[in-house]
Amino acid sequence: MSIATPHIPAATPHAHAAELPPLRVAYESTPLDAILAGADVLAVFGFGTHAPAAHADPRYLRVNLEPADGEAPFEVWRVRGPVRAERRDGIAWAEGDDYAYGAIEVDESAHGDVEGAAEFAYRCLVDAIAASAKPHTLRIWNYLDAINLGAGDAERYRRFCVGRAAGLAAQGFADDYPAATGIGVRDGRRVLQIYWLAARTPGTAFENPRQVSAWRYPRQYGIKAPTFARAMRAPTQQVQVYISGTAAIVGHVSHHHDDFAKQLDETLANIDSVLAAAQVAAAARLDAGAALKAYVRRAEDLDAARRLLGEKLPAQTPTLFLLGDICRSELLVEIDGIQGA
Ligand code: 3EB
Repeated sequence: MSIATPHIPAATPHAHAAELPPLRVAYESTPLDAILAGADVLAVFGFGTHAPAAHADPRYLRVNLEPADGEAPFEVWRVRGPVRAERRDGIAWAEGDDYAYGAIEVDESAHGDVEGAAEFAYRCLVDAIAASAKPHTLRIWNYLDAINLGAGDAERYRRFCVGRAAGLAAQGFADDYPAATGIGVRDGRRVLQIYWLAARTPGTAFENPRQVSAWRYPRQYGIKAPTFARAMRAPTQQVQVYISGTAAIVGHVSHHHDDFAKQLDETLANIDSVLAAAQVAAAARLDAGAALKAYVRRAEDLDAARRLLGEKLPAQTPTLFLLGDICRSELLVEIDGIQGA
């Protein structure tokens, strides 16, 4: 696995065949059925107990993270349609011309524990994506309960990483590792929830010069390193970048223990750095064309999160604030998102 180095694309006289229209991401408070009526809707996400738990339509998924304000808008992904959707072999699928969405939920008890569930889930999803017409994974979200429970290598997040690595060992992703998020929910359901975005043509993975690549984290963070790229540039003509879950890690070390404001600053510095690596112009980083999710560990930090992000980001940057646990217990905040939506 090599570090993806930023490359300067050669000037091309005509649009490249590999270029896709961008995925469009929006946060919307419209009723769910009205959103799902859209033939160009690839996926819809609800957050927390106020959102519908489920829907017959495979394009809807609830994530059990509570929004800061009790209720959150839906996150909606739109593509060039029409979109076809189905449930097949335990996976919810939706597919347009260029992109595919998929989701799998795996009961940990059916596979012994979180490690077994992760291995099973990753085997399933890698096989299913590889066999599909959209074989290039751009982005993955992983949500698990009680992520920091257990000490040292027995911590549930670390066991998840071991299972994920085992599930990937057989086949792995077609390209580099995708961008990813790994966050802890607090619903007490030991059900691993994973969803993803794949495309007809490959994206380009980027690393962050301020951070050691996650897959190269030293042994002290677990038996198997997390397998994700810091960012994924979409195969689109206009720059569109999926930003992995990003926290106050510099090198491989967590910084500013117990200082929320400083962790948030470090997180924003990391995002700025990875967007620079992915060739997003300085003026366009985290602007109105972004869609962000801020995962905050402690409810008492929510006001500061809103205030500080309001000060540091352009006023129009759409951001969802969700209560969630970060995969190292000293980390208080993590931010992911998409730039250029
Ligand atoms: C980090 O930088 C913070 O295990 O898939 C961020 C994004 C993190 C994805 C994952 C973990 C994951 O290491 C944690």
